[in-house]
Amino acid sequence: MRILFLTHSFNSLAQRLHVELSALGHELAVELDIADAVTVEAVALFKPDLVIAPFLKRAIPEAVWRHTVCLIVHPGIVGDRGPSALDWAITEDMATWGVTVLQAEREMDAGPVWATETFTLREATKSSLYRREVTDAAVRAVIRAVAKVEAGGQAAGPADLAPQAATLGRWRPAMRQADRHIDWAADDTRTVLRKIRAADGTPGVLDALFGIPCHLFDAQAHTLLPLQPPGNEIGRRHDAVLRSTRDGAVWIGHVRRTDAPDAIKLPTALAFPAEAALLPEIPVLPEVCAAPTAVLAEWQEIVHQAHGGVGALHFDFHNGAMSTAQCQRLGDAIGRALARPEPVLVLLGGPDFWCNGIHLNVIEAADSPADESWRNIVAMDDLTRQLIDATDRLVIVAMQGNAGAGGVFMALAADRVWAHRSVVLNPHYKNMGNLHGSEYWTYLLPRRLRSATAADVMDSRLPMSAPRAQQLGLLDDVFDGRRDGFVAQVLAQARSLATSPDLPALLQAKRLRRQRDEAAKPLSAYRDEELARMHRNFYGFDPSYHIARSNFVRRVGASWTPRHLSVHRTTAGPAPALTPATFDATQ
Ligand code: COA
Ligand code: THG
Repeated sequence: MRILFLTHSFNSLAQRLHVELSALGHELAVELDIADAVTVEAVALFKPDLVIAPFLKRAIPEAVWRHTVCLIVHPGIVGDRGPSALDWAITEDMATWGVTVLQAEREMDAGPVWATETFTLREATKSSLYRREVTDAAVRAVIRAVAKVEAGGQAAGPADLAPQAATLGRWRPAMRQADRHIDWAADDTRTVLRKIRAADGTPGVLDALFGIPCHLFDAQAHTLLPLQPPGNEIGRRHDAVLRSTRDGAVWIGHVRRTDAPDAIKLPTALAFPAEAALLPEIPVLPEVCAAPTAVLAEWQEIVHQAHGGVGALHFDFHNGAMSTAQCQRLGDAIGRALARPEPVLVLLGGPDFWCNGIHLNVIEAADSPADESWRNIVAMDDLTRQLIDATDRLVIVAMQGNAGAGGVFMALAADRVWAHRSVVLNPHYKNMGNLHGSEYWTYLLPRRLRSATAADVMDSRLPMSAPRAQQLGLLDDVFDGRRDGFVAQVLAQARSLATSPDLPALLQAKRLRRQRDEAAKPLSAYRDEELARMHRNFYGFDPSYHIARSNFVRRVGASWTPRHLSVHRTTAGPAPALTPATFDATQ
């Protein structure tokens, strides 16, 4: 079918639905929701059989939904309506929640239901639930709804669902800051965490730190301290600040100050440098645990576990962004892991993201964003080089979550790159103001690709599913099955590689290949060439990167749909190199 996505932004849910429906052979175009007249024009140009709204904040005009079936992906159970569905579900501590695909009509979220799915509501941030449970449920529900529409089926009318809707869901208004308010004297740690999680990553909970109003994000529990008067700032670790609650304490990882009109979301100690510097540093816990099954009592950014010949490094960086300091901390942890005897090292990233490259918010906040961009990309390159140079062991990257830009290419430094089936990759830098990119991509990418060329990948700008990335050669293996079983599956496979009789020969071949490659063209030459281009991006005449970054971190909405998405507005159609037909022809 011809399907038009109408969406507020091409966010991770829209991207996942895009790659899944494309793989099923549907013809897709995307229009960002900018103005009703532009939407009407897009429908007239593309003539879709179906409109899907993965993430839409405004009403679809009647001129569209009267003539074309429009499916709204609502992150709520049947009968639930309104713009803050997940916020209310988390705040009210629901045990299960769902996604409903309903047909747009005049009344918001009240149309007939085409499909619905439910899931267990994990204790996690709204964004994490959205990226995992909601996205997976939405894929299942949308695929069923699309098949039903295609087969000429019927949606369930309100009458069929009325009893269920009355007992379960109902209209809920937009959640206000007053609904999110934390009472530090009365709320226990669990309540504080729930309130911040229900507002994470947007809009955050309006509160104050050091007496200055700010929105709080990215909270984690901390229990190993003697109780303190609630609400006090009592310590720091890296860029997070510890604040006491009635029965414990919480780390506040990120804030957005509200005392400056242009403030962006930042690591807490960066937003409050003078105040945080006065707090006592609370040291990180020892990095190595005995067994990968050990449950850590306390959250921390980087965790190294070693067991059965396999070292495993977890790094859970907020939003998958890696600042200069985070790259350096990870590099140190990799150094310590490489000093140990395990013959296999598995890098697991975080549960929500593998890595999204350099930290655009930290860069934006620096005195010189160009200088900080440079330091950050150099630190990413150092990290990547450390992995390429680890020729005494097998390095495996296993992606639990999405990866973008430099994060994808850094992963290609590993000998084996694995991902969960649900992962979406954006293996290109172009969307960030035509960055050239570094992370040794000019060495790492061409040597992996089986069909498409490096230029095809870098120019495509579109997201890619894990199975497609495997077809192209970017990934070696894709793991199906439950997300919560992925790490165990990866570690089991890594252990069998660690004890495999083939391992010495594999490592010998790795060393030989590295020597041969180095003789043909040294890694330092790839790096110098890439960084020369990046230097121009950061310091040169063309300001595209600085403008794109500023818009990205300030969430400036698009004023037009990028051409790689609005394929209905170009006569050429989608870029040919990575379309399914072209790809299959090269198999
Ligand atoms: N630096 C800082 N923040 C980043 C980031 C980065 N490199 N990459 C992603 N984020 C943040 C987003 O701003 C957003 O923040 P929020 O907490 O305010 O919502 C969040 O991570 C992304 O959430 P998600 O909903 O999963 O992603 P998305 O749907 O908004 O879009 C991508 C996914 C990959 C298209 C988008 O994150 C992206 O373009 N990232 C930038 C990649 C990049 O250019 N890196 C720098 C070059 S190396
Ligand atoms: N029918 C039509 N268009 C739609 C929907 C529909 N567009 C998307 C929409 N469903 C998704 N659901 C909602 C439900 C309510 C609101 C927004 C999206 C809403 N918005 C407030 C407003 O517009 O004033 C603002 C909320 C806020 O502050 O965030 O109430 O079923 N045709």
